[in-house]
Order: sequence, then structure tokens, then C-alpha cells
Amino acid sequence: AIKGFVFDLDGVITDTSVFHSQAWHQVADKVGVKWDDTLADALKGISRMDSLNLILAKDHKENDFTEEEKVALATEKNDNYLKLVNQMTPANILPGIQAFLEDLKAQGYLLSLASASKNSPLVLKKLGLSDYFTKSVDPASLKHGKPDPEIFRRGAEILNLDPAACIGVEDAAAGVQSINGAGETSIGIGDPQVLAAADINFTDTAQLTLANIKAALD
Ligand code: B16
Ligand code: MG
Repeated sequence: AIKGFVFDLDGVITDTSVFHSQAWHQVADKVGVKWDDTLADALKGISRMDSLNLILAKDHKENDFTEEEKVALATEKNDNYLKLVNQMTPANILPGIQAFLEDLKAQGYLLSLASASKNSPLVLKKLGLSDYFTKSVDPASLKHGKPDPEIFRRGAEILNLDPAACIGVEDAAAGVQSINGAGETSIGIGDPQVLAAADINFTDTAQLTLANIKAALD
């Protein structure tokens, strides 16, 4: 039986991906890499440094910068991002999420966060959701990012649960792959074609209810 839920943050609980994109777009302009939606999508769930390397590789610029210059560019992106995050409020919680979290808590499910973002504690605080997520995987402690299963495996471990007793919730293909690899049941939120590997697919967070999940698992 399912006893816990392991949540991704960006794209599931709130739409910080828009802010990540805006912040990276500025850096891409600066280094002369042309920004497009495919690039923005590819960065979802990917760590900060891996994101920078993907952006630079798009126009074969990955060897044009020293490690120090790369760190400076990543820091600049994060400064851009923090300016946007600091304007967030509970109004930035995606539809249905607060009610779903409340329902999960009331029904006694355990919750953890499996976000690649080092800024997730701040984001949760701005949203007023910190109390729901007393257990979070520290992304700085991971050897491998999504799509590696490590982050979702740890998400179950910090709840003292077997992965088979957990449902992972993700919006990114790399994240769904991580959930599946960890041996959890995967829910993909978004385009069913992009998230074809998910056990359950909902196009929108508003569909994320225990009743819909139970119906889908039957
Ligand atoms: P930071 P998630 C991910 O969050 C974002 O989707 C991804 O775009 C970002 O680069 C990554 O966090 C790292 O974020 O720079 O704040 O540490 O989807 O895993 O919640
Ligand atoms: Mg995400």
C-alpha cells in the first residue's frame, strides 16, 4: 500500500520554471547563445551547473569559458533568479496543490521533497508551505542529478519507507525517469507525450487528488 508521496518542486508545487527560464535567458543573451523553448524545456529538473553546460553546448561554447567564469555565470543566474523568487507569495502555488497537500496530511500520508533546487527552502517559505515538507532531500548531498534515481530513492529513505510504498510526482521527463528508476509509482504532470514513461499522467495539477490517483491505479 502507498504510505508516502515524494514531490518535485518546480512545475509541480509552483511554476518557478518560468523564473528559472527568465534568469537563464539573460545569461544566454550575455554569452551569445540563442534562447528557445526547447532549450528552456531541457533545463527542467537539471542542476544549475549542468544547466549552464547545456546552454553553452547548444552553440558549441562549452570550452570557451574557464571553470571560474562558469561559476560566475551560474552565480549571476542565481542572483537573477533570487530577485524573482523574492517576489513570490502563496498566490504562486499551482492550482489544487494546497488542498491536495492538506488532504494527504489529514489522511496520514508522509511527505518529502525531491527538488534539485538549492533554493527550495526559500521557495517553500515564500509559498507558506514549509510545514508540509519537514523532510527534504539536500540536493548538495547528491552524487547524481535527475534522471538518476538517487534523489527519489533518498526521498523515500528520509521517510523511512520502501520506494514501493511511495508515489513520486514530477513535471519533467528526467524526473519521471528518476522516480521509475527508484522503484516508486510515478505521476507525471504535463504533456502525456513528453511524460510517456509515467505510470499515471495528469495534464494539470488541479487533477491531482487522491480520488483521481486511486481511480488511475485500479
Ligand atoms: P537551483 P526541481 C530544478 O528544480 C529546476 O527544475 C531546474 O530548472 C533548476 O536548474 C534546478 O532545480 C536547480 O535549481 O539553481 O535553484 O539550485 O524541478 O528539481 O524542483
Ligand atoms: Mg520540476
